[in-house]
Amino acid sequence: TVLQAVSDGVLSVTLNRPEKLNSFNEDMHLALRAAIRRAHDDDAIRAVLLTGAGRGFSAGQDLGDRDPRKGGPAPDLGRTLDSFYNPTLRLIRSLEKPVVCAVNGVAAGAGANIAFACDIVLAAKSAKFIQAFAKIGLVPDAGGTWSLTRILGEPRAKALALTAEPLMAEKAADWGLIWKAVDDDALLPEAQALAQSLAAGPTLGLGLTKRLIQAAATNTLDEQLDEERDCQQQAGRSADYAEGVTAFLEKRKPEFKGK
Ligand code: LHQ
Repeated sequence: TVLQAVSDGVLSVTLNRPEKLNSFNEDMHLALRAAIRRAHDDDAIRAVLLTGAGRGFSAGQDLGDRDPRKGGPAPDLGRTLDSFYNPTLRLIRSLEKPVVCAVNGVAAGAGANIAFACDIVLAAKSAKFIQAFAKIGLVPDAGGTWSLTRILGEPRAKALALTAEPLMAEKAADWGLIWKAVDDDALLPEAQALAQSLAAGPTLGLGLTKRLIQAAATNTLDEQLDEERDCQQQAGRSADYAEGVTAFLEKRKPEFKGK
């Protein structure tokens, strides 16, 4: 349900249930989590590229998994979040390596919100984002109420979540919800090139940069200045910093090792 391939330091992760628009069943949840864990554990992986197979990125939870017509007690969706979505969200955010997301088609429900948890999101111009939850009586999850509100502010976050209206990729980019919308044919090559260049970068410094930017949302300026000092101290001791400065002085391209 999830394809993995490593090339040039990039772990490419492809959600692969195209006949169900890559909606999440338990198997796909576990496979995605295992892939992100692998990126945490393997030093040779220096960036992740997440995308979907077929015409969609992900339609969120597989709604066929729990058919209310079959009767039985109401499901405990809180447990589903605790067991499946939330660990993956936390793993993406805590991974100190860049995660590029190439949204190749529709991203609905938790599928959209997983994309927004990634570090750099590119989307095909034909792709759209839908906070589909309101249509089935649920609340946005997978971090959606957090990321939408932080990125867009309350007015747009509320309108998207309460109406479940689709948001096209170009508008999402105009609103700053994603990095950019690109022609459909250009999406994968451009996302791959970006992931490759990030994987060739100073991974330690990039990881600390991700950490700092994420911490900024809840830090005071004083706390943030202290964290920047600590991270810069660490980055300043890295081999990649020495290499970066040396390469600059020698007027050549740096060869970063990620340490
Ligand atoms: C699907 C799905 C799908 C199963 C398309 N499931 N089959 C929820 C509950 C539990 C725990 C906590 O978290 C959550 C989080 C959530 O994510 S809730 C939100 C769940 N997602 C949705 O409500 C979106 C449902 N899907 C749609 O609204 C549409 O499919 C979209 C707008 C995504 C795409 O529309 P179309 O491009 O017109 O495609 P389609 O509807 O024809 O779908 C293609 C196939 O994929 C179709 O199967 P079929 O056998 O008829 O060809 C759909 O049934 C299937 N599919 N989404 N979530």
